Amino acid sequence: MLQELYDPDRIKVPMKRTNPQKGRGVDPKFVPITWDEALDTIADKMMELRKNNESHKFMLARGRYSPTTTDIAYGTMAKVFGSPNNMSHSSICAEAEKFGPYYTEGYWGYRDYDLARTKYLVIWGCDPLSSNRMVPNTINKFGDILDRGTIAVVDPRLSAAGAKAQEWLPIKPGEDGALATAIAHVILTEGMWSKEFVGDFKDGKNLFKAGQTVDEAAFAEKHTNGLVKWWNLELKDRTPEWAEKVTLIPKDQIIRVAKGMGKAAPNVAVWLGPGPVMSPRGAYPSFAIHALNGLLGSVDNEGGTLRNSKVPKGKMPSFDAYMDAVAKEYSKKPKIDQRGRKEFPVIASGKAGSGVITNNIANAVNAADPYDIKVFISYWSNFNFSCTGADRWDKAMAKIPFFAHITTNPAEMTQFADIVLPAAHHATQKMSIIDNKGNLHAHLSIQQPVVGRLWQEKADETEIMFLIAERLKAKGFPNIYDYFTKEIKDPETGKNPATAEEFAEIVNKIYSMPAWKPKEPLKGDKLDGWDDFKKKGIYNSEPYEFRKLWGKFGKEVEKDGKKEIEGTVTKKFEFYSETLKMALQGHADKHKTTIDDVLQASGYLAKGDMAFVPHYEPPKRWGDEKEYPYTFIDYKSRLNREGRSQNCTWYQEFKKVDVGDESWDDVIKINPVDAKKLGIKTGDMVKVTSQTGSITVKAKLWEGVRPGTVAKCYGQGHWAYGRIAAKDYSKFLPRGGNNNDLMPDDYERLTGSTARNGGFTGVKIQKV
Ligand SMILES: Nc1nc2c(c(=O)[nH]1)N[C@H]1C(S)=C(S)[C@@H](COP(=O)(O)OP(=O)(O)OC[C@H]3O[C@@H](n4cnc5c(=O)[nH]c(N)nc54)[C@H](O)[C@@H]3O)O[C@H]1N2
Ligand SMILES: Nc1nc2c(c(=O)[nH]1)N[C@H]1C(S)=C(S)[C@@H](COP(=O)(O)OP(=O)(O)OC[C@H]3O[C@@H](n4cnc5c(=O)[nH]c(N)nc54)[C@H](O)[C@@H]3O)O[C@H]1N2
Ligand SMILES: [Mo]
Repeated sequence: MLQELYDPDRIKVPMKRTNPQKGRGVDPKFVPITWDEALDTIADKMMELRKNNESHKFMLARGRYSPTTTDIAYGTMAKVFGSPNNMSHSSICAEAEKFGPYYTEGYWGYRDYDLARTKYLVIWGCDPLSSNRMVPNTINKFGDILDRGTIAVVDPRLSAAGAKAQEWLPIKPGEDGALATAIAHVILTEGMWSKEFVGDFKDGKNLFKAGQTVDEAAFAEKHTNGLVKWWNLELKDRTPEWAEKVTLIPKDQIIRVAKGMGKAAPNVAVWLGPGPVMSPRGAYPSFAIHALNGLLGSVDNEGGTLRNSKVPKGKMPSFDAYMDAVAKEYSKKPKIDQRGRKEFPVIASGKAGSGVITNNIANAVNAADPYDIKVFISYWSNFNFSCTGADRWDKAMAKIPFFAHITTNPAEMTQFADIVLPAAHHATQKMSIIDNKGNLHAHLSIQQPVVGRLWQEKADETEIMFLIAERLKAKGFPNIYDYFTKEIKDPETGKNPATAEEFAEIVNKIYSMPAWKPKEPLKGDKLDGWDDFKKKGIYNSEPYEFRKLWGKFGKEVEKDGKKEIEGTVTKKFEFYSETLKMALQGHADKHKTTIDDVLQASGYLAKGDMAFVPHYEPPKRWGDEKEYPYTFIDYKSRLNREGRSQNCTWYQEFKKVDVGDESWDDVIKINPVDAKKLGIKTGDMVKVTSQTGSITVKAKLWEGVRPGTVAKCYGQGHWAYGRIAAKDYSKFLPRGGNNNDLMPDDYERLTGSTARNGGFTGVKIQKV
């Protein structure tokens, strides 16, 4: 944080581009300008769209964000202006992880884990000692779990957690569905499922025998739906012998881990990360892996996997009255990211077409399908670096006629900007409210500017939006500004904001007020007003209450006068997901086709009932094994703040803390067996080539990847950003290589997620 804040390469004043040519490696020839000129230029470009009846060609995209923005920048600006294109970065993050929890237990969100009580922790495709969420809490509890019970790590790469765990299962990338279904098979044939949660055979005799179907009527299910269907359709054949061949994990280890989990049930937590799911066929492994938590009765249970306690949050007042006829009409145009098309069901939280397909925006812009984008504002984002198939973003960003980037650093995306606006550093200079959870509590905390402004930077999501709105009003479009200054009121004094700074504080007050001035006394921390909240900095909820959801995984609610189901259709934990069936049927109906056809268009192989149970599908791979014999593994650095920390000297100096990595470098890890075949030694430069791109980096021989796979950390490879991140910024020379120049753009289409894991990228390696 300190090094990001005081980074000498920060953007200090607004700038404009003087070189009209745009492209990777093209010097934009930025020159400093005043805030006045910058805001005028942006407002003029936006007004042109309104005048030409094409306000939908305005796009506003957020990368990282704070919750405050959901209502202000992201929620308001585009809509009230008259565009459907408020775009989030969510689906380049970890959306596919939420698929399993949603279609089993009706929960679209990240889980919490009761680490203090768990006896068997399975870490599946993430490394919570170095990334993922709640890292300090995990580091704190990890040793106790090792003493008390067992930790098993499913990861094709020796992660920090893998290095310390009792069991490391170095799975062949993308074969996680096979392992999960085989574990379920063992748990059932061994009779180790949770009788309390799942139920039992009516006569008490276990009829789950490999290869044999079971009569559904013989089993009395309790809080789950469709166990026997799942067994008959899929699990009966998923023996550990079969899985050994597919996953390359020894049969004995599969059985040992499955039995260990069964014995510790229900105090088992299966911690599902992006590894098995952020891949073209990732939805079903997400489903299969989370279903294990149901089988073992660890859902919503002590030592198991949890949701979060609630923190109360405030809502911004409605802006409906400020939507003029143009805004009403044009904000209903199809969104630029092509969501909802047959091949992009994106059934986030059960509704077709409800999630963003961030990385597909580049394809849509390049094809001008459904239309072209003419004015683009984005903050805290760097899609030319953070998205796979990064070169498509280079083309798209060169094509968009006007782009304003709100950023702390001259990032890759900034190189395509017409106007650059200096952003206040999020964690240290900007006020925002953060809600999060961990360790059985949810919390609402306040990020307060601990350092004043150093140059001319301003807060992206609040102050800058206010200033743009003000400028639009001066040019004849007052609606956003009027909404900001008439409807937004200080919840304590009732005063409307007169300046951007006042506005920033007031929206944060509105958002957090239910925590510091609740209508009814809260069960968690007691706070006494805004000043008390600012002084203490945090509201903590009461601790999580277990087993409140059992029997209630779904309920009927009324929304806009219509009856809807919130959660699962059967109100149970679904192994056979009626909820998924309904969502897919909704999408199929929209396209007047069948569910089978929708799944095929989305790249899945399942037909008929198989679509509604967790099942194995072989992973999709780019590049045949002959030409591209190695499978590429991507993962995060423990020093990454996503793509933002690489211009810090401490990042580079301490890079070696990533297992297998080297300081000031970016090495690709190759198993010595493979290296010998290739005639490669540690320190050799190698060209790594996929079907769509290539990077040249240093090789390192390392036994932490199995033969046939190679691994490289994500983070390095900046060709811009600053003098440390890039090897030579003046020549746009990267330090190392960006994994996103190697990986093709592909999608998990039921969630819109960008694939980066699951071994979907085949590569070849040549010494240079
Ligand atoms: N290969 C590969 N790709 C990945 C990942 C991976 O593991 N591997 N991880 C993915 C994930 S999980 C995510 S969430 C995305 C993140 O990707 P993005 O949402 O694009 O976010 P960042 O990479 O963090 O880039 C944010 C940019 O905002 C600017 N910036 C930095 N600090 C600030 C600030 O304080 N305020 C403002 N306004 N701007 C700032 C800088 O230009 C920076 O480049 O990347 C994804 N991409
Ligand atoms: N230090 C640090 N922490 C972070 C972030 C950061 O940038 N740095 N970013 C935050 C963000 S935005 C997010 S979304 C989270 C996500 O962060 P994590 O949950 O930690 O996930 P990733 O590193 O994206 O997931 C990749 C993991 O899956 C493994 N993997 C790859 N392919 C496969 C496979 O086929 N099967 C299996 N089983 N595993 C596979 C990789 O080796 C790696 O361990 O982390 C957050 N925490
Ligand atoms: Mo993320």
